[in-house]
Amino acid sequence: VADDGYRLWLKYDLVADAGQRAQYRSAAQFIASNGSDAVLKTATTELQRGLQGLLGQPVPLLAKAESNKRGILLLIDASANVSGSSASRAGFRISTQGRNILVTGRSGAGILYGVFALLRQMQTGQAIASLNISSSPRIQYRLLNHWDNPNGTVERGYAGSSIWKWNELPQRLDPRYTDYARANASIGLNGVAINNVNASARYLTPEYIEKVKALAGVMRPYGIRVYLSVFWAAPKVIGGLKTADPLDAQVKQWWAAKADEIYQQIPDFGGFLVKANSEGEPGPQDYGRNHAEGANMLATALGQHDGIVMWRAFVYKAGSADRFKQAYEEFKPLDGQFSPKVLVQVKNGPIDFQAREPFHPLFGAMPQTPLVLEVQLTQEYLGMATHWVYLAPLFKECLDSDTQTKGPGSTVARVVDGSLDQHRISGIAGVANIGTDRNWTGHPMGQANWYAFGRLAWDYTLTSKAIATEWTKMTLTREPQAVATIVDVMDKSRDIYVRYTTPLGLHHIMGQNIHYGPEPWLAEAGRPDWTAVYYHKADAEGLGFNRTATGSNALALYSPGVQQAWGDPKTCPLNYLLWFHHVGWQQPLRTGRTLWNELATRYYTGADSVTWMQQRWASVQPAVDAALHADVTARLEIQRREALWWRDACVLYFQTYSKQPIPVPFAPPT
Ligand code: GCW
Repeated sequence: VADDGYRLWLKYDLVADAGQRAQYRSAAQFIASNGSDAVLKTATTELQRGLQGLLGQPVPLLAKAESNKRGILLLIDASANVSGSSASRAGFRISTQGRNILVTGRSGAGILYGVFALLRQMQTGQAIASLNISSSPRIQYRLLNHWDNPNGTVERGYAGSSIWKWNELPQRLDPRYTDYARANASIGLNGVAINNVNASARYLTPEYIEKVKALAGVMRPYGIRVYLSVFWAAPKVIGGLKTADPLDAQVKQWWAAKADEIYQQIPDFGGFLVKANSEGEPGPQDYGRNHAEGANMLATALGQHDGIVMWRAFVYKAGSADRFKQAYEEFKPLDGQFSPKVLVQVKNGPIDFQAREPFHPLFGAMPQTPLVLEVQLTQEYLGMATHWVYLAPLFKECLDSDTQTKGPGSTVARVVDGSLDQHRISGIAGVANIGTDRNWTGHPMGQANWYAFGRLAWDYTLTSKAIATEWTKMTLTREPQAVATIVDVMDKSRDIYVRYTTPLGLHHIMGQNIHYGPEPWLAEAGRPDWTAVYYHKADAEGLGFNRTATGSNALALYSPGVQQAWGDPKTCPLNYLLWFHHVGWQQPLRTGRTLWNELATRYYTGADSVTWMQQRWASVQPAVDAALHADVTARLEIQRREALWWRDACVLYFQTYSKQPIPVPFAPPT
């Protein structure tokens, strides 16, 4: 049967190696567990299901261990010795205890994560003879954000329609909801904001709350809480009030009553995600109030309920000389004013999910406020569902960036996990790349980005390659040479994409609105900050956005150490060069080439690398499913053609400024 990708990394095909299968079989002759916790029950069924597939035989569930057999014990133990943050109830330990394997955790969720970790051991062909694995999530709220609309469309979604079928809810629960919950739980995610941040007020109507409740009922046994994106002006639109002013008594009362109504239906409701005063969305500023006043009002409305407010910092306005600085300028002064239930959600970079951005200057700049890192799994600016781009290196690059705000080692990861500033709560969000396509993500390789996000949200110290290796073995093949080849391509894919689209720190030169393909010549778009020329600033002298003190001075938003590292065009990492400097076309770079020659070289070698990806992929053909192989092959051919499109469009456009020939060896024969 052709592999349609529906099962994701949860395949559980029979372990092919007979010796290994025999070992696993003898270690897993029964499962025994304590208690009636709903999530623990899920853990036992998931373990049974996984083992049945991997071992090719049913494994009975018993009330207690059988002394003459070897089995797996799942035990909730309030004092379980799990590594990491002692506050975490989600950690687990897997250990060999005499004849048995013991999975302990302080909650059902902990056991569930432990079970998936144990299954992963077998899926990736590890020994399970003497186990001692302990793990806890480093970040507490680990969410997917869906940009799904009530009409079934997905903003920036490239994998079909929304998986939520609002017209069928609450009566019919599509089995896909459960499979979705399983996939998320298997990588440690524990929250889902189900609707677009450009939110419809409709989700807050009784009719929809009932539907959301039904979805929450599917997620709950998997340890996943449901959150809603809220439309700021809902009190007006569906509440009949004249205002949505956060300081208005009736508005406060409306939100408090709404929160009570939701919690009555969904006792473990997670809370609110808010996009306000951003890209035309209403917000507290419409009434002369600031973001903190807005967020705090919602936090107060949540009252005693165990919920949070995630308030997005993605704001920018027309007329600014440098959009880069706007979120910082609006939010930094509010540090210390947010109530304890509020987290401010910040995109990885200052502009908007570009193929490469420096870390957002708010990281490290708001020590009194827990900051959620928002990354995008859906490839809005990264070739949608036709370009193969593995995103773990992008996520890691941001997480590993050193803000230096509290000395060396003040990484974005330590800001986000709360350890740098001793926050009680911490969060990370990934904008989902999921839709109704049979394989969930459109591009089969997009599944790896969903997977990697979950794994890094759990433990950002994992390496991109280690995650890619796990995923490949579980999803595509266990053949060692093929695994190595695929992981190598994945590892390099993001840099290749950067080279043929936006090398050396170029950004925001893509097609208007659609955000696909090149449009560096874009000069009219209703607003300067929606054009391309605003960002690349090509002229007769050179290329790039001067963000130093002689330019917009956005660089000054970073700590002195970072300013020093990036402030001098001679020493600034080439990956960020044109983010911060306007560099002369003939300026020699560290590579020994002039800016122009380096730029052209990167476009050409980047595009050539797609051919390399095609060759590498062709070489693994015998080791992976034929249908899946053909699918990726076809997408790679689109990617190759579009890499040439990007290369030619950008090189030829910038050449009209540089007036330099295309360097040998790329120049066409005359
Ligand atoms: O990346 C941009 C997208 C918008 C999106 C916005 C945001 C949900 O182009 O489609 O709106 O960011 O993050 O709010």
